[in-house]
Amino acid sequence: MKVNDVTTYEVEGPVAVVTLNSPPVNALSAAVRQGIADGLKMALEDDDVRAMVLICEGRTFFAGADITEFGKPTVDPSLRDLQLMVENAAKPVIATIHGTALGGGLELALVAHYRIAVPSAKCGLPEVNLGLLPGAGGTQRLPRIVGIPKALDLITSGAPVSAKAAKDMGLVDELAAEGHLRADAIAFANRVIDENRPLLKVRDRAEKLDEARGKPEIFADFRKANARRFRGFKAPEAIIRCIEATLEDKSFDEGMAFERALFIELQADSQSAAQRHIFFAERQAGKIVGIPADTPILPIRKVGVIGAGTMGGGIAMSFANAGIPVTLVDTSDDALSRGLRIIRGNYEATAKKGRMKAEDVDARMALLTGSVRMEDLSDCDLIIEAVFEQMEIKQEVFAKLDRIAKPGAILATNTSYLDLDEIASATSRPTSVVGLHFFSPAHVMKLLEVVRGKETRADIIATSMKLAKTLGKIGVLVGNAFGFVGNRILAARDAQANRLILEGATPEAVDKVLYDFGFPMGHFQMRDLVGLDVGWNREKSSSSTVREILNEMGRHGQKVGGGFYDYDESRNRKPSPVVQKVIEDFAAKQGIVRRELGDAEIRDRILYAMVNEGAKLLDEGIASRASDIDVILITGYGWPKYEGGPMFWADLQGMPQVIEKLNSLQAEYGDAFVPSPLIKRLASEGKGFRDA
Ligand code: T1G
Repeated sequence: MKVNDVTTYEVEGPVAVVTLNSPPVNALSAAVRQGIADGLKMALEDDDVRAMVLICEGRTFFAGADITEFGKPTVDPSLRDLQLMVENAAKPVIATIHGTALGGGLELALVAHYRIAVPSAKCGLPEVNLGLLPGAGGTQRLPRIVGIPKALDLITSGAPVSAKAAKDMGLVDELAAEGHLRADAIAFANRVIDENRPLLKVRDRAEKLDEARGKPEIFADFRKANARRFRGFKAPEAIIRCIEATLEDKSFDEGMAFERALFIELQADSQSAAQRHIFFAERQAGKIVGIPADTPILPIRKVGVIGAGTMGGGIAMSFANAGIPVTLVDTSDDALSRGLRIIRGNYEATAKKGRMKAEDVDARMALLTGSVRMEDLSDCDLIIEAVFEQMEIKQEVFAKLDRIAKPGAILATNTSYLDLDEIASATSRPTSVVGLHFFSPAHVMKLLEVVRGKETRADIIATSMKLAKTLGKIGVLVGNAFGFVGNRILAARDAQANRLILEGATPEAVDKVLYDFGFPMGHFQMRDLVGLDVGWNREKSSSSTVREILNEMGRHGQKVGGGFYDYDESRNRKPSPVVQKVIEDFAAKQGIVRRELGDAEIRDRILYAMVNEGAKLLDEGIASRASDIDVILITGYGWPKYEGGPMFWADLQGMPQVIEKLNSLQAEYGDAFVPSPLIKRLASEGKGFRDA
């Protein structure tokens, strides 16, 4: 029978089955919570019922609290109230898991008396990814089942575990047969009844906690080992403190109150708002403005990659990792065998770290075929070039591809800056040409900028965006303009950083400001890592910038032991007096009078220049959403996730402050800070980028 719009109630013998169906992920919305409460009440009041199975239809068990309800008044029953009803039920409740039991979903399962799952199910507490902690007892119950060390790992990483692993650690009591979850859950419930099994409450268990008593080093060592990973984030430390509380002289309920207090603090913090913003922004980015959702997706069964260098090799690995065969082409056997050797080395290193099985290395390599003939790409559904970043070379490759590739093949360029339409003009099929801008290392970095040319067909755009998901990446559709979105904003940062060191800041001062803001490394450290000679032309170099001078001195970056910094053999960097002199001499030649620059000025000039450039990209239609820019800067450029991306960060400052800052910076430092028309409009309308 129907309990409410999302809940049904059935009885099979002595077992009540309460089924929830609230697409897309059975998030624990008010209706879902009410349905479970009503279903439980019916089971408890039905004398013929002796146990209750709680199960979901659709793709998954409860995937957590309903994030869209955050910030709104809680509608009863709250999740915690519902948990108390389940935990104190006079009849056994069996949580029945498929898909993903995540966050509040798993926390609800933890107050059930037993848990059964299909082998393909996963369980996790991913709240940390939203800048939160499990706010419904996860930090108090999970340690009581799996022990402190495992709980610290699982909750601060947010990583899900398989049903098998969950069973091994006691998180799940039974494994059902795949596809037989409901039947097996009812059979299990009957066994619980027949064996008169107790009403187990996780809150009453202490044996796992006892293993950690008197060992404060567990927490000290954990904090130390993860300091780098947690740097700047508030949620991980709050989680650790909640787990520590399970060993303190607190009752379970006092522990729950402690957890609640910290949860409320985190939920109100801008870090969580930023990470929830990104959660939805990543999903929004996959929805393509102006292209129907039912646009056909072309099959990608075989891929060709041209160029076996760093980028080409990484791109080939991305496809092999997704099980898609790749033919990797380079001009010489030497270049090809070197490229394949590096790929194998990468896989072996991953296997050595235990992140893939040793036998999978050969399986992945078997998907990669090397060739020195582009003609061998004639049967590929998609061909991606990753050759030298020079227009003439790219056009030559595309002209040849045009003759070789089968009709309907997608022709993609991995160019970072060059004009996609100009590349496409070298072919007779510009509608089949698209930009797939991978980020180095391509087999690791999640971001994929999908660049649409003026003639790129809709189905090729839709296929490219779907391909990003297939590769486990986040695809963001961008327009064709210099640097597309990410590199264009990086160029704005570059311009300010280079100007700042001429005016008196040192490279390390600029880098420290960015590192302290939350970037994984500073601007000049990043430049040295990538290589100062990327895009540098030796023949044309004329000492016109500090970077050209450093290249002319052979200071190409970390790889040669010196760039903006000096590096020792372990690649530890230190400021370079030689570079400092180059900077000062160059500034003198430019007639720049150097002065003391404070951190605030460094930060404002860099961050507001990036925000302004982002707004210009929106004005020009190169980026279609402000949130797309945030996804790109966080996923591809290390903008700290807890600051939400440049456009979210600007909204946090408030548009009036943004325009005031830009106007004052413009007065001092010129055109880079002329507020974009969009910023002027939003400021005048009292709006933010969230409304753009
Ligand atoms: N609430 C609301 N909507 C959600 C949601 C959620 N928890 N999870 C997903 N969606 C939407 C998502 O926005 C998208 O919408 C659609 O579902 C499909 O998602 C008290 C406080 C479950 C692994 O963090 O990890 O519990 O774009 O594209 O790739 O302690 O969604 O279609 O309109 O991601 O198959 C904790 C978050 C919440 C889990 C499925 N739970 N979700 O992945 O689909 S906080 C989470 C996911 C909490 C408690 C605390 C994934 C997924 P639309 P999708 P997918």
